[in-house]
Amino acid sequence: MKDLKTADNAEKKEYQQQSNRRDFVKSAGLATLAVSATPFLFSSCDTKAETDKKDQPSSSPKNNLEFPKGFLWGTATASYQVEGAANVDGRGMTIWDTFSHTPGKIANNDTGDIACDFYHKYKEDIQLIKSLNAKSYRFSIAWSRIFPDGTGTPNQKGLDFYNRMVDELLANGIEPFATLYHWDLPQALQDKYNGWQSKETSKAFADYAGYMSEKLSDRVKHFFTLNELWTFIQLGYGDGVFAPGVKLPPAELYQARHHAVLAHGLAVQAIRAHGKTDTKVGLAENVKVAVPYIETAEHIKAAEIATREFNAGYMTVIMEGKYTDAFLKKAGADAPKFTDEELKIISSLLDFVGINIYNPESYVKASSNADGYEKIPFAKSHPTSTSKWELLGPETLYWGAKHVQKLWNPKEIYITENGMSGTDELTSDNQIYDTDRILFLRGYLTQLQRATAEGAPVKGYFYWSLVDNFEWASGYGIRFGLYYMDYKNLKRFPKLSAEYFRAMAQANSVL
Ligand code: PNW
Repeated sequence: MKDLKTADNAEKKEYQQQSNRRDFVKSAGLATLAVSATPFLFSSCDTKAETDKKDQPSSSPKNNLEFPKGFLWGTATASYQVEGAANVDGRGMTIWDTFSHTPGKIANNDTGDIACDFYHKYKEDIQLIKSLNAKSYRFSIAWSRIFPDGTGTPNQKGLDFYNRMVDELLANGIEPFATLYHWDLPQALQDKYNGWQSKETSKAFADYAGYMSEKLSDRVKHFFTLNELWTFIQLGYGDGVFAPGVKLPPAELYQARHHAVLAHGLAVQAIRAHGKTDTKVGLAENVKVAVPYIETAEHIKAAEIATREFNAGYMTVIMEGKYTDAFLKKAGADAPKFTDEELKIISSLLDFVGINIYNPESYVKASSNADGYEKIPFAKSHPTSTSKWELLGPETLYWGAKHVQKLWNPKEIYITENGMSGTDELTSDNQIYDTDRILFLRGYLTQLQRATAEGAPVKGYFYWSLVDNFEWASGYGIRFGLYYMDYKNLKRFPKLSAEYFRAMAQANSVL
């Protein structure tokens, strides 16, 4: 091997980057120590100005890709995917416990029994969040830790866990964003009412949402009602590949969808009734985004029309208070039964909208047909991540934000999830060179910055996910984290992308 003196410039640069990386790996591992030691180290010998200079990223952005001041950087997780501790402190059974324990439902028959053991390791993970320079964290509350049977007497021990976690986040300068439902329905409600097939579940959800806002809204200022309505209804009650693994005929599936949007609306009202007055409420939906194949006025218009229709059963009815004509026509005799009063509840005014964006639903072009747009099929070679459904399209973030703004004009938008799964191999010296995730992040965030620069009201971005975790039916084989999880010993290792995210969050810019 050449020594540094004789190495050419590229090699020197690489060496330099690797040394920086080693420093980062060390500092991430020792985050608690580093954070508490910083003021002390600087206060003895440095002036304030010098301290500030040291807080700046080593090289400032040169690409004019900065986000608006105050833009919130964060990461996201969900209870069943990270918490583990399935039988601890009175937690009730959920449909995902039942489903994952049914042989053949999950890759490798993995379960969330232990997951990342976040229930016990949350303090360690909060230091990881902090070392990413993230100022916010989106987590979800396991309904069955609070109400083990879905309704009835609250379980104080379950509430205590979220109290401890929220306090720890705040003590570390991280703003908590709480999702009330990220798919782990109490099994008791599935048994009693067939889960989302009944309006009783919508009502029970609203009671639980009201209760949580009463208990947490002195400290949690942002609540999401439900996460990805499309996904848990379609995959859980339509295709049967997610819990509870039911395959309903169309009319019943339409009705279950309606109960989910109704649950959202009822919960918004319950949170407004029980939470502190400055509590903000929204949802986190994986909006299906149509991307214009050419960015000209006619195709952009077509993509807008398509986006409204793609989301007719979820975001559109929530934002507009009506099912579109095309949606009802397509449903025909299978259309859901609903009342005007329910439509009003469903479309209760929101403080913000959260959108989970991974992939374009479709590229579209203008058409003179009745719909006003035409879908373009994906090429067989269209690139995906290791999740085969995740067709890549960085501009989806730009168009997601732009369409949502244009169609529904919410006060605020958050990107509540965006991320990429990769192969993520741990080297013998504990490194993960996930260059593919850096490619992903740079591409998607460049497009998001483009939207904010044009005035889209996007206030923050949550990367999915903080750490590799239980990826539903795919089990632990699919990895989305900025931190790698060694499932043998539950040790977390920062991937190269964690370093990249950390630099961008610090600079508030794509780098
Ligand atoms: C979302 N699909 O799930 C969820 O909100 C997360 O819990 C999950 O881990 C993340 O995205 C990554 O998958 C989805 O098949 C799961 O289209 C499946 C699909 C979409 C979203």
